[in-house]
Amino acid sequence: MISRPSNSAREGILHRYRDRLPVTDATPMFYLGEGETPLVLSRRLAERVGCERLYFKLEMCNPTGSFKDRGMVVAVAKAVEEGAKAVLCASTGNTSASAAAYAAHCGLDAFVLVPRGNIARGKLAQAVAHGARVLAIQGNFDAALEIAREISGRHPVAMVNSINPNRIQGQKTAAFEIVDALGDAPDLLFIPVGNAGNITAYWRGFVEYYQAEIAARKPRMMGWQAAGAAPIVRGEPVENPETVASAIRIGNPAGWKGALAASNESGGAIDAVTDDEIMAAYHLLAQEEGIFAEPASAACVAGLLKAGPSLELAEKTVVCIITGHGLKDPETALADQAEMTEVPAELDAVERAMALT
Ligand code: AN7
Repeated sequence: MISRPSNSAREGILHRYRDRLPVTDATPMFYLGEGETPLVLSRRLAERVGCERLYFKLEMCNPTGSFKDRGMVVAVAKAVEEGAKAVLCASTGNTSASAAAYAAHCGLDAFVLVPRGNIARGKLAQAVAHGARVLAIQGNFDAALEIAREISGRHPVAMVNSINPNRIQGQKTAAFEIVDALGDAPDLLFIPVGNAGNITAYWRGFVEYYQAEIAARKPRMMGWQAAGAAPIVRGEPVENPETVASAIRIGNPAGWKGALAASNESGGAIDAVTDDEIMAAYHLLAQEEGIFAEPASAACVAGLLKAGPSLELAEKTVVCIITGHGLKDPETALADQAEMTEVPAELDAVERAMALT
């Protein structure tokens, strides 16, 4: 393997999509494994919803286990280019894991503000492992974001939440990859919505490829919030958002307008699914497809199961965005089955426990 200086990476989205990103000759080019995520054809859920061409875009396969890495590589590259020494974000978990990793890769300090008690353990472990300064805010994500915005206005730290336009730029590359893989845009795209940056980014990517005539059509954008944290569906901020899907436990999304534009311009919808529907989809994904996603990601699959029958999907191409890895939240996975079946280390006892005798 030939070693290269890190500022000349010839892989990754900074390099591959440089013509469509705010990359200049002064932008440091690096690569941590982001992008080129698998587009997997569904087997059993496809049958359930009556759609032969149902795909899962496995954004959980990005280096820190979520889609955030696509936006973070661009946001951190631009921060380095502009001379920043530190990055800052508020996060329900995945943004903080990603910011911490890319900051470590580039030798920057990372400050992350997370809602105390409402972040999955795996995500916290990532931020800690990468050496970020983690502050558990005694409030929810919306309060943490407000404070992060204020601090970034007063101090020389680069704000890397999705209100940073470089994040949206990077995340739109997932839409490019879907078009490149399928030969055109899908008919429908199902995606979870929290702070609403990602749905905004995908829509931008699909519109860009359509305008460049790389895609002949644009998908209907179907965004899904959790019922207890569904400000866009209700049309007003939710003061105390609650959901099992802690990643999208957000009551006043920064990308609200972008999400509405994506939904309206595409003839799509923003709708809500209950925690029970999310958990049912979470188990189905894991047990019928072999895809271990985190609850927030399952929200869009819950949406597909809910809305599918009225959408006549038989002849349609549908993509669900699997935004984050299930391993990030082991507590939710084990919640229903904390106790293992204990068996003596004896052949016949194990056979009996397996119901083989
Ligand atoms: C797995 O990490 O907001 O609508 O601070 O982690 O772009 O916010 C995470 C959001 C979906 C929603 N799926 O995306 C954060 C954060 C997963 C997520 C979303 C998030 P946006």
